[in-house]
Amino acid sequence: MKVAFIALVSFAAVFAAPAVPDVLVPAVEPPKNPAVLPVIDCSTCDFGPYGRVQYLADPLNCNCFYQCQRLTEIDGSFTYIPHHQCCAPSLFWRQSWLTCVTDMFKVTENCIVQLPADVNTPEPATTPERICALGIVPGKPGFFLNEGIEQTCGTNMVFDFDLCTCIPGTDSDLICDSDVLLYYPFDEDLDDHSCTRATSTQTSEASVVLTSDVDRGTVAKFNGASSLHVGYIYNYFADRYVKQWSMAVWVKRTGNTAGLGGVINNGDCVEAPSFDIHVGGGDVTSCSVDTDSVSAMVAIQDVAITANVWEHVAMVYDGKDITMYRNASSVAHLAVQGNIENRQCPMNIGAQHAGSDYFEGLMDDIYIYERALSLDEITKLSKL
Ligand SMILES: [Ca+2]
Repeated sequence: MKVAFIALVSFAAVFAAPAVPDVLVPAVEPPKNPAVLPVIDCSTCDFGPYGRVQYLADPLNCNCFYQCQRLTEIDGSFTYIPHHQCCAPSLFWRQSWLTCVTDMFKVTENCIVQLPADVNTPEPATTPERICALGIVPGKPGFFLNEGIEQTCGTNMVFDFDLCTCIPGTDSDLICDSDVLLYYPFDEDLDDHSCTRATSTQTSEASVVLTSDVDRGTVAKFNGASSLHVGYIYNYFADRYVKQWSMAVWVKRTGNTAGLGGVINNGDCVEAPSFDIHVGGGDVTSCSVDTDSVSAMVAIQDVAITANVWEHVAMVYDGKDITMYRNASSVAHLAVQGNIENRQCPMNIGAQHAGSDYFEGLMDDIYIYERALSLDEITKLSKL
């Protein structure tokens, strides 16, 4: 928050001026409407390669923050639009968590809690302004406009402008399993087919595609420069107490076997992910969780998987241990407790974070549960 800190210093300098003894002050009327101070600079945000929205604290008001919108111009340059917003009364913006928090969790070193009455500050908005950079396509409820390009929400989905996302259609005859949080069969598309119906977004021009595999039928192919992100997970753990988490996936690593390849995780937007499965150099595979009871990720590491072979990899966190399974055999477990940390980051599939550490190979049948799967259940998934 270097920028915010500098802005705060300059604000403090201006505000301190009236305290200077009168004899030293030139006889100049202070301006009636002082110029609005440049309190924030949205261009300093880390948007990553494709991000459109980031947030900055408001140094003049701990209750408020700026939603920074990044627009890509035709020539590839960026325009930044700050939208001033405020938390609900009695809540405070916490920049390190990118969310509004109660008094107990507030951090106010770099902002002002009680504003002097004569300081010209932005009025707290009573209703936060909702920014939706996507647009409606008239007459086509299952489509939306993304920077002028028509895109589909996917089967059984409609676009909701107020929520600014795709949601299940009300008249859908959708068949889904409400037990699983996210499920990617990779048979017809790259989307989640659980009742959640989370939308997958390509993170680069080198798209993830479906391909036919001799062993597993239709699967997802990641070419080492492509990944998916799932915005549904962006704020999933905020104000929730998630003590159980399970993930299972079929992976077949075909390239980049010396480097690290993200499989499923929710990092690295602000900090390291709080849940993660990745493959590493020398066939080193790892899974981990980060909870509010530990200060770093608790990771099972150095598990070997074989390249160019389908391997079933799963992790289960049950509130007491994290256990890793390879082909339905427990390979390691570590003690860890607590609630999974929130990360304000989408879920990445096929990259450690959008733009780097790509997975190269195939994936199939990703299952994610907000509960601990048993060995029997892992075994069943490994036979699908
Ligand atoms: Ca499949």
